[in-house]
Amino acid sequence: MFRERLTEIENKYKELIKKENKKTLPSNGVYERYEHPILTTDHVPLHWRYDFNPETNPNFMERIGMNAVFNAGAIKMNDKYLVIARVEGADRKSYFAVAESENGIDRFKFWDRPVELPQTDDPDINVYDMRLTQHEDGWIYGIYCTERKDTNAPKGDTSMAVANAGIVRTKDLVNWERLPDLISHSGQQRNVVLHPEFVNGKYAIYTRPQDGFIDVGGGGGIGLGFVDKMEHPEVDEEVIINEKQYHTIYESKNGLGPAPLKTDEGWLHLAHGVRNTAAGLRYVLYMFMTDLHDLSKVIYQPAGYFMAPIGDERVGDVSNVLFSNGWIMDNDGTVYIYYASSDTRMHVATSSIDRLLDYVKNTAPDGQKSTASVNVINKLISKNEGFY
Ligand code: M1P
Repeated sequence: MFRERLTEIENKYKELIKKENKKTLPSNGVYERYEHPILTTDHVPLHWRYDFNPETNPNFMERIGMNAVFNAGAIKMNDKYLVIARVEGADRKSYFAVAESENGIDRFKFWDRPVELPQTDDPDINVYDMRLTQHEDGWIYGIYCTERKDTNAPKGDTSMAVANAGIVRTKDLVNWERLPDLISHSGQQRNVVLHPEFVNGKYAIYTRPQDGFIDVGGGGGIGLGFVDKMEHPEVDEEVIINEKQYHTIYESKNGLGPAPLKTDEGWLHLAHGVRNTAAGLRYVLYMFMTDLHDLSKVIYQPAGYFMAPIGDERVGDVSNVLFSNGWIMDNDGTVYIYYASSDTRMHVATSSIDRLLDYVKNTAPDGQKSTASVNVINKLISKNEGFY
């Protein structure tokens, strides 16, 4: 029993992590999706899940169940494409684990062990959604959500929680130094991201203040604040640079994805927007660009979403969700967008910086009314006359 099961499971695992990924074509021309997810629970190494000793596990049973692999930060290091995924066990706890690939689109393999995150005096109960930023100060920072029980919750309420930004830094994604959690004065925080460059000698931080754990309430929007030093990460003031807005795909809330990419024409941002529907919250990805010198000034923002869940992506632990907190821009201009679907699995989409610039510059902004959308279509139809 032990030997048969082990062989069968090992063979399946080996096959999975060598599987090639192909583009699904034709695409919309803006980006290409791929046939297979890049990481799922089946990619989690067998020695994290199974006891390999025939004496203590004669039936070769899985001892530690895995629930999901999603919301990964990303970075290119030593010519390898690395993602730091949120791995969630059957026990609902999530933690971080690094997986690497030679080409950024397939054969992702987890490193030997998950990340052992150093703790502060107030231990994290749950951690997730790390954004990696290679900062010009020489450190790679990881900012993620640290969740703890709300000590002010009424008796009997066992689900109220408080979200804040935990901060670590590293040079190699192996040894991590924990810094104090973000100190802000605007409520809870999630989707906090460090900008890669200093601004007037300060660290610039994108925030997402929120009144409650799920609902942003009167808070919300993507904020920008400044921190003097990361060893005392206090943001005095946050200016909202990208607000939630009525009748848009970010009507209920929004949050920044990965750290922005620097282009000749501005900082390119990927974010998620959330709206409520009869079937629950719907999360999609959108883009905007800010001025190279004034990070608070949005210079382009196409209407609507850049990517929304399709096909199998629509279903999972939290259905109808796309979420991204990692992307990599290569020297040749290729952009690898790592995104998760329905809080369950990780995918990649590829584009190029030229195509993404074309997208943000040449897609009409939200006209705020149906008639404005019709006008945009009619303009294109007229422009096309004689060409088709
Ligand atoms: O379940 C969807 C997402 O919900 C949260 O994102 P936000 O704070 O923007 O609502 C996060 O818990 C995220 O991990 C999750 O994917």
